[in-house]
Amino acid sequence: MVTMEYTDCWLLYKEISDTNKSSLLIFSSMEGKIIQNAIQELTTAFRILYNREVTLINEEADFKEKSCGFIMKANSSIGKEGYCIDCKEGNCTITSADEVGILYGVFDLIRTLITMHVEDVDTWTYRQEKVPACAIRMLNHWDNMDGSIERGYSGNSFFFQENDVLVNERTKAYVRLIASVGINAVVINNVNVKGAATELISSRYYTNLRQLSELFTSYGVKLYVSINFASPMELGGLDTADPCEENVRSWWSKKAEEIWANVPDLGGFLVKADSEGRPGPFNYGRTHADGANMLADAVKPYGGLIIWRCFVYNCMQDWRDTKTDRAKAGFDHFKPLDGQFVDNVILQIKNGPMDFQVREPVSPLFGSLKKTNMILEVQIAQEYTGQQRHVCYLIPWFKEILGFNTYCDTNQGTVRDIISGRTYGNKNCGMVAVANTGNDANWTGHDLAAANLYGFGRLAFDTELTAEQIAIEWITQTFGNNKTVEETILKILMMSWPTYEKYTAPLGIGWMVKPNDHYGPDVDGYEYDRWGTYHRADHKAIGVDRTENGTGYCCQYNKPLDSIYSNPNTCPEELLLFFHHVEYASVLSSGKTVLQHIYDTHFEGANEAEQFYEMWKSLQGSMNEDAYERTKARFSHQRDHAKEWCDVINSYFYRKTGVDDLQGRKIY
Ligand code: GCW
Repeated sequence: MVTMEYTDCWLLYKEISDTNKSSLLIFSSMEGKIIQNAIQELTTAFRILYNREVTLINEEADFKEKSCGFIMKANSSIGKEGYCIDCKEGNCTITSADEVGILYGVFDLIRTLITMHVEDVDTWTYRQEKVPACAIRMLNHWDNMDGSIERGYSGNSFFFQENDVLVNERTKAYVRLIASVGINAVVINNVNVKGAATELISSRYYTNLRQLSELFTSYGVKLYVSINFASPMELGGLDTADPCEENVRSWWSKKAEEIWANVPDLGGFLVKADSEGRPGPFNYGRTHADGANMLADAVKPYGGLIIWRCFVYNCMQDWRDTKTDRAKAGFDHFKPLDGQFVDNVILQIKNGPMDFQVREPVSPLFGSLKKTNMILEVQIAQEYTGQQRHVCYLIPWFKEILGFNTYCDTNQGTVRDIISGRTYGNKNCGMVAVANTGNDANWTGHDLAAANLYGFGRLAFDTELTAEQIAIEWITQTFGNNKTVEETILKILMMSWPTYEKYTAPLGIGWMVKPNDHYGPDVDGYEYDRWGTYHRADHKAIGVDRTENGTGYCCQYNKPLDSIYSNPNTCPEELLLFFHHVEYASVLSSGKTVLQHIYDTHFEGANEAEQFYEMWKSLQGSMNEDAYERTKARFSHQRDHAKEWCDVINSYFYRKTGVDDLQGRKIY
């Protein structure tokens, strides 16, 4: 097997100081695979950071007065997966209720030593107590069994190759990376389950799945797989997959028994049903509650969870139909089912009602389901945000989403409250990201895209962290302790999402991308297609009327959001065209017309992309040469591609309207 070279990303340790001091002792009153890994992590880090050995001792009594080191202990009063660190004069105690809490404590310790550039551990004082903000902190990989990745922008899969499941050094390096930021669940295969992937839950793969899940478990990560709803037919030879048929139910029960007998650590299944051509309960006139609950009953004896996606909409729409609205579909399908799902079902809801555009309103489902477990799905694979060729740091966007008040409850109504389980006391809630990794040497194609992987994990663990804090942590761990590098990269990262938004589709309308691969500008690319993705631009106006006079989507929000959105004067401007059909001549709060706003933001965005390139070039010589060069090539492409975006969008609206740019810039 060819194992490619790969980087350690943010786990690339470099010496902080070599004080030539004695080895440190370590004692743990807890035992198990995760504890062993925690000790290993600490040992590796201290060897590199301080040139110090860490020696394991078997009795706490051997921990003599004045000897420095670490003590790991159980403390049942700390919340699940949480930890407490107490470091005083060279003695660090890490306590937790479970093994994984200790591992997280160790990673916190290492991260803090690096980011604070602590030179003398023996005199260091540090106290920290953390409990994860959400129970489920998950990644979804859209990896196919042939090794390709749907919407993958960083090479091929490191989980699959020619229909085999891989377990090797790279998978180990991967699980270390994600565990270091607190991710505790991973779905390894694409939600579009067909062909060979349907067989992932058959005896051919059990041995490898078991190995993989054991590796994952030793870092506190649960393995999940996506399944095909029609498995009873495609694998089991039944003539139906109807969730209410007894033979289908018993097929799944037996299947679950068999899988958990072979892969006892499995977390459960992820299901994309009745969506974009995948089979589901609708094929049999059943509801999604029927489908999800049937699977949940089958996996319940093994503690399994069913994660059921709400991305269900009509993908065979006629563009002339102005009443059907894809944005409404999630709510229409799932709101009526609130309260019908059993408690090991979790609904997975995309952040917006459409599909990971650079700007969308928050899905109204978050504010409407009250008796259902929910996880928020975001996409760090940059399908619509520059495909890891453009830099687009998404954590500021995720922070906005988490902070969004749904008005479902006066005190605890933000998305952050809801997905932490606080609002309704739900146990199985959290966050999931569509992963942005592949077998590229740097894992994420663009070196700076790793900030999204790092940031997603950190944010899911601690939703209170700011996007800046997370970025700084990531930069110092990845690029070392250099102020100029830190400031420059931080500036680029923090500008990047707004910049990307400026030179692409304006004011929340989305979708002006080339069909299929979703890369590059094509204003009408999706306009007359079947996917329900329209901007409705003519020579006078643009945008979708989603008020009660239009599609009625606004009405899916709680008060007062429904009326805020349905009035163009109170609707947040960055979403204006998502909610309203507006004349180009309408004036925005800046005093500019909508058209002039489009022209200006596009020139501005392209300009900023050019600045990124220059800023990056100023870093030559202050980092690893390969990382510098490959990233420079991406910035150079982004600069040119942003210019193309600007040209295409501005020309389109200039030609539609015939109205000149007030600043007289060249528009073709
Ligand atoms: O964003 C769209 C993608 C599809 C994807 C689908 C989904 C995996 O274009 O590639 O399918 O969403 O989320 O299911």
